[in-house]
Amino acid sequence: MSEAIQINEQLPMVRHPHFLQAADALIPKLYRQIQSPEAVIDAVADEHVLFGWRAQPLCSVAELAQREFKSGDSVILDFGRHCVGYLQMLCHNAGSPPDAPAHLHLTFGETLSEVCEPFDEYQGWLSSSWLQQQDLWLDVLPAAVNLPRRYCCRYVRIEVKAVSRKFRLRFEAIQLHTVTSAPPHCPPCESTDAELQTIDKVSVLTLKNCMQEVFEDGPKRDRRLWLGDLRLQALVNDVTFAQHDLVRRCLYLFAGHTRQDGMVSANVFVKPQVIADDTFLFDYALFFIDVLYNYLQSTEDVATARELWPVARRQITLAFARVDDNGLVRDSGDWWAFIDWQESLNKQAAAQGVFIYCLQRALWLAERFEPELTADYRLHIQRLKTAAQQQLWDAKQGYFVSGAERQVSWASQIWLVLAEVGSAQQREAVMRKLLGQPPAIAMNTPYLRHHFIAALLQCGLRAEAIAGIKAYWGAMVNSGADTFWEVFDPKHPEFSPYGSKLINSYCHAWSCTPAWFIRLYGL
Ligand code: RAM
Repeated sequence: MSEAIQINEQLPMVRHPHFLQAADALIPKLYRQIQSPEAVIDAVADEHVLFGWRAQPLCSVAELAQREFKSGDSVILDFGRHCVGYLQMLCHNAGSPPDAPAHLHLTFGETLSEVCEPFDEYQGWLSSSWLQQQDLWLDVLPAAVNLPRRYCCRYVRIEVKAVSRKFRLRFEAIQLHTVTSAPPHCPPCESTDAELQTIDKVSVLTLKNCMQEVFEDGPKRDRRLWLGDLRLQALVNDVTFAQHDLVRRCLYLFAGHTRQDGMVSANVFVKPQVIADDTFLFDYALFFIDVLYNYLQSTEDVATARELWPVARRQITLAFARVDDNGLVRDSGDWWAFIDWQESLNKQAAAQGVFIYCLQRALWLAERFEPELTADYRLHIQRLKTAAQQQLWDAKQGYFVSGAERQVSWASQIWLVLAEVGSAQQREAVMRKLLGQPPAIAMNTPYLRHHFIAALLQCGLRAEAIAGIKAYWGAMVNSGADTFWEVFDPKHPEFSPYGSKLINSYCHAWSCTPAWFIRLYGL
């Protein structure tokens, strides 16, 4: 799966201190809350449940404090909902004086599977160090445990690996000190549809738990700022917590450390200092423009938009280097654009759509900040659209095709519809056809699903959009999600782009967008 990793170790990068200072000045305040476990449970293997495990109540949390644990004993706590924070607890000894250290092993799970299925059997291609676990050796008892690492969980398994035969352990005052930069108040959802209200609630908790010092893609993994995720989070933030300064901070972070030629990275680390990752994606870099444009629309913060406009403009110039003489974005087999987690997906047509879409936003920004560019941008938009319509539209099939093999995929249709290629009638027909005669190359992530719903709404297919939200995000809720998952394929619940469902993120930024659709479109 080397296709999904970029390693560009020797790439010269440039720091832009002024932007980095601006980002630094916008580090948000974190709101803290204490969450106690709500239940002590047993996990029962059950093939009828989505990920294969069902929770069964075992005893009350008060009763747990009376239980004495010896070597090999374990317990699973259910915090009742998805949490991001720091675990604290008191460990007491019972019996003879503790004549040996106590060895504990803690496992944290957003889902029950993560605390039930052994991590040492993990075979995925992302580092196993993401799997959330911690060993503790307590030399002195009783001990107040205060874990320094932030964890992300609904379930915690505490396992006593070893104590001596002379003593046992008791656990008390187990708490998660949760953190988020989302303020306590979020305006209520006004939909009168009960199912959409529930979906909205799950969307909002997803966004809230991803809002930390940056908009993280997932608080379990990758715990960092990705541009494609930021773009969708910023939309939901607009209609919920309205923390526009956090969007502003994230824009400055991307602008603050770039490739020497000005390309913004696909993701950024903020510690020990701001470091842009050496991963560059055609679509994600272009989305800097869309995030900036939407930020300006939401805030009217002209000063920030004006200051960052040259960074946005640069992404357009760089993207043109990938356009061939026929006006089409050049294809390649490496990981050059994201679009969706899908190995067999040809990304040319979708990338063409992303480019046109972002160029349109660049045109709107240029109208305000550099009007002399607008005539040129208009011509380019026309040229790229005509190229797509002439070379990628297959009238016989009624679908857009992509790449040398003329592949038909959901992604190609969705992005060329969003880019407004062809007539409005043609686009509506394409969306209807997707529903009736779905192509084999499907949608693998809620990320691409978001764009599918957006394309339906853009074509006026409101009832179909509502049905699409309910069928997909509603199905996650019905399967027990209290935050939305990074990947979800109802027919293949074990699917993971990384080779194991254990490493999937179950509170993922790009999945939180139903709240935006529901609130913005008054669904
Ligand atoms: C995953 C991240 C993120 C996404 C990138 C492309 O590793 O979780 O959400 O934007 O891939």
